[in-house]
Amino acid sequence: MSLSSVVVTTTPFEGQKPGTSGLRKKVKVFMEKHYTENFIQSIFNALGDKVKGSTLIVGGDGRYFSKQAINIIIRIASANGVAKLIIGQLGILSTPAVSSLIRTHNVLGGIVLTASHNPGGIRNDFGIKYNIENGGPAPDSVSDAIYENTKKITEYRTTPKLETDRLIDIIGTTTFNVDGRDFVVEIIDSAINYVSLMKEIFDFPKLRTVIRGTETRPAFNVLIDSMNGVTGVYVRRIFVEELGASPDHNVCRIIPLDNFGEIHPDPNLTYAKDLVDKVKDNEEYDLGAAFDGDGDRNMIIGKKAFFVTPSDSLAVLANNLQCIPYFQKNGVHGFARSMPTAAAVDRVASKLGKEMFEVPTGWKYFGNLMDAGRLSLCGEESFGTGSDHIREKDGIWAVLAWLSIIEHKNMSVEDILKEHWSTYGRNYFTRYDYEECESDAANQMMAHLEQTIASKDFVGKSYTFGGKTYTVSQADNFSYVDPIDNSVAKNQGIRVLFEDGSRLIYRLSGTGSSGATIRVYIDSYEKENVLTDAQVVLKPLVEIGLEISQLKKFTGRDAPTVIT
Ligand code: G16
Repeated sequence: MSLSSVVVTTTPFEGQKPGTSGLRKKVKVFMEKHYTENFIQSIFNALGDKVKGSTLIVGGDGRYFSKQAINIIIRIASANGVAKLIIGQLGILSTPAVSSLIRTHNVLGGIVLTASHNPGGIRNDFGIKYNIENGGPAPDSVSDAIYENTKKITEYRTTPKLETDRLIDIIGTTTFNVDGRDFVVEIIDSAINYVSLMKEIFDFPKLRTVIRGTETRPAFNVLIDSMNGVTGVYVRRIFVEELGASPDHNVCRIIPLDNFGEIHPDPNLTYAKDLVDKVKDNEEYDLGAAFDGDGDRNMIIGKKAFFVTPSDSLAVLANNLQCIPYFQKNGVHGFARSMPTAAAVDRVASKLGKEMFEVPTGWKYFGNLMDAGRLSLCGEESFGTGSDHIREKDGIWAVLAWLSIIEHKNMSVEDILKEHWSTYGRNYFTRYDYEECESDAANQMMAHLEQTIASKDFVGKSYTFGGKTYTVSQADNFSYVDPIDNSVAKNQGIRVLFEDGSRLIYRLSGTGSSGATIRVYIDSYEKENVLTDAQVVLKPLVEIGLEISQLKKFTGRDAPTVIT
């Protein structure tokens, strides 16, 4: 049967500006009449003629409202001349899996339905993100074009009679005829493409010996926590079916739930406390790992919950990439980290003679460098680690990389870290998050900081707390010029740098859905004193950071919501 598209009149919604990674709002906002339709049509409008005859990948972490959003996307795509949608079964695709599929199928891009680590369910968050043809998040230029379109949209095209009921439930291909053209919807297994990519990158038989043990080497006991997010699908295939992990003892929360079981699917010490407690209480576990809702973030802990900061994780991986087949084959080019990430990896880059890049917060800033062949491994303090195998950070990849190093070195997580610090010294790092502050108060605090760092006697000023004195050597609002296309990203966070190399950084998060989240990053390097508790070492700098920002005065907050 031939179907006809129709034009629906609409008016713009305020605030459809993509944040650090896509548009994230409460589910009830996306449910408003025309809200989701407007945003999807604005993506197509921003893409222009490229949409006609194109193929797109669609999927996400399966959170509440995903299925409704996918049905909207199918109908609007069909009416805008898209030739084909490749969709994960039941709408399930992790963010790294979308990136991989875009690259494997060489298609125009993908639409990822996730609010990442933000809670899900009818009362919580939903999100829509557009990824470009290299598989990575849209750069600012594309996000800005989408936003401009949301501000002036007057109509969207859709095919109301296209039957989407249960379409995404079963693997297979359906061809519709819309406005005289073929429109194909292919529903695929959510994991096959990603699993085969991981098998190309890593030596699975070797990793299996780590998990199962051998006659000469005991099994390395892992506990992998999917936090009820999308990675459950991939963890079952990879860790249980391929690598022989026990479904009862080595993995947990691996069934994706549309509300994540009412937890906050964010792999850090606060929100992944269940995992931390299990590994702490049960000494048989050698490694614990957790992922966020859409599978791009990871947290690694060792025996007795020994915490590996994401900045250290990146540095350790950088130092040991040669044991991973992918890097043996492709070589190791440069390294990169986001600006607030501690500079542990910089020391590895300098020792190995590799290029090192410091970019603003947001995985999208790594894409150009990877496409240009100048970047192999990168990471962020926000629990993101990844390589140029795709253009998103990749939680499962990070754990497989860690297991490869463990196989190679035959050492515990803690000993690997201690060995690393004894070679390179240690970047002590912590981040204080103040979630859901009043937006006005947060903005006033940032304005106060701008003023403070601009005052002429700020550089050279000394601050003392607990017997430690830090003298300001430089202060600015970070801006970045992309070395590949010369695009400029300004106002990416206030940096206060001290004479001994310590840093205080202040940013407002770009991933929340309501109010403002203030992030304060505290970073200090020690060459010799590498085994002290991080919170003890950083306490004076934390207090100085609070004093400079007057955070308590502006926000009324006595304590952070999350410390990592
Ligand atoms: C996103 C971005 C990351 C960024 C993180 C935190 O992660 O992809 O690159 O580091 O947000 O951003 P912010 O500090 O602005 O909240 P995800 O996992 O939420 O997609």
